[in-house]
This record gives sequence, structure tokens and C-alpha cells, in this order.
Amino acid sequence: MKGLAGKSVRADVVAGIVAGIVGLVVIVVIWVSLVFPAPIVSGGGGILRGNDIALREHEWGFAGGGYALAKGGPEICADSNNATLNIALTNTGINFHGFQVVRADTGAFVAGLNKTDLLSRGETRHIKIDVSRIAPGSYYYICPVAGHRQKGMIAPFIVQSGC
Ligand SMILES: [Cu+2]
Repeated sequence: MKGLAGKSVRADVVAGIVAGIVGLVVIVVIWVSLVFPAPIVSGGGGILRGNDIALREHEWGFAGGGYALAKGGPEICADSNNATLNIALTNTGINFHGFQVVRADTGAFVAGLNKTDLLSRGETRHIKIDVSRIAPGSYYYICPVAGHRQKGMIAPFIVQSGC
């Protein structure tokens, strides 16, 4: 093969250059995915309302109200006019999972179970959330087990007057 200067370029040098270019592309793709991450809160396509919500958790998301298990989960709209939101939570997954409501902006704990209070496989827990004690706004419900939120166990939890 002839190079730009008319000298022959060895095939292994060409292979090295090609490998270098491929490597650069891979690095750029990784960088873009880190700087512009895909949204991991899918909302699951539906909204759960009312005082009594049945929710399931799995690897790696939540489901309930007819919405299938997927990454993320259905949005929960908590009506601030309703004093208590009852969530019947069942772990239909394999791993231990937990349940917490956290602020969307700071990630601060708002309601739910303690971080170490986890549901084992097949376990159901009845969680009462006093909505009147939560300021209207945007929150997430998450699984607090390390890494599970990043894998998709996070969905919107909205507190507002009227849902
Ligand atoms: Cu989990």
C-alpha cells in the first residue's frame, strides 16, 4: 500500500491506525453518554391515583395498576387533600428491595421505609404515607439498595392538590 508520501505503509501500521480511530470513537460515545445520560425515569407510561395503591417491585423497576414490570415504574400522584396514602408493596423480584420517597432535587428522604428495612423475595408490606406532611412538588420513589436506583428502580412521585 502507498502512503501519502509515496512510501509503502505496512498493513499492521494501517491496522493500528484503524484501531486507534475506532478507540477514539468508542471514547467519544462513552463521554457523550456520561455527559448527556439517557433519562432513567420512564414513568412506566401510566399514573397511579387514589388512597390505595398496589405496587410490585422487581429487577429493575416497579409495576402496578395494570402497568407491566419495566425499568422505572408508573408515576404515583399523591393528592395532598387525602391524608393517608396506603401502598401495598410486594417484592416479586429475586433480590432484597426497599422503598423510599425522596426529593427530586436533593434526593433527601421524605417518606417510606428505612434504608436497611428491605423486603425479601415474595414479601408484602403495607406502607402508610402521610401526604399532608409532604409539601406539594416533585419527588421520586426509589429502591434504596445500592445500585438499584441506577439500574432503573426509580419513578416519579408527585404531590399536588387534586390528581
Ligand atoms: Cu431494589
